Amino acid sequence: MVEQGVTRAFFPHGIGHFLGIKVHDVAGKLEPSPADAPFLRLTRTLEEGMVVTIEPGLYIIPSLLDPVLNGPLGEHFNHEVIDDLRGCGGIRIEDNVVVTADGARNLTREMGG
Ligand SMILES: [Mn+2]
Repeated sequence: MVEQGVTRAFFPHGIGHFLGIKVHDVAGKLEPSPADAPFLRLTRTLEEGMVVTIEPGLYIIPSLLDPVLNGPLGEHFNHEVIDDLRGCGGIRIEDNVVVTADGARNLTREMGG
């Protein structure tokens, strides 16, 4: 599904970005994004103390979905469910996470968000 570009039809942006003074903070992209993920905003190796977002989403955007649904892979999808979701736009969860020496702390969850 990833190789065929199907996931990008439902999730067209990167999984997260740095947080700092600006909402979409700078310096996350010292290396260029891979060709198959041009909207990736963070290509650096994470280090302790860095704060990033983790923001998975699922979107129902006709201009992105319809070419996939009407293409050779279309038979693999439940069109009825997708049609029911048309008009809702989609959903995204966005957590703010600080990298620690042995993992991460989810700041959003700690605040009850
Ligand atoms: Mn964001």
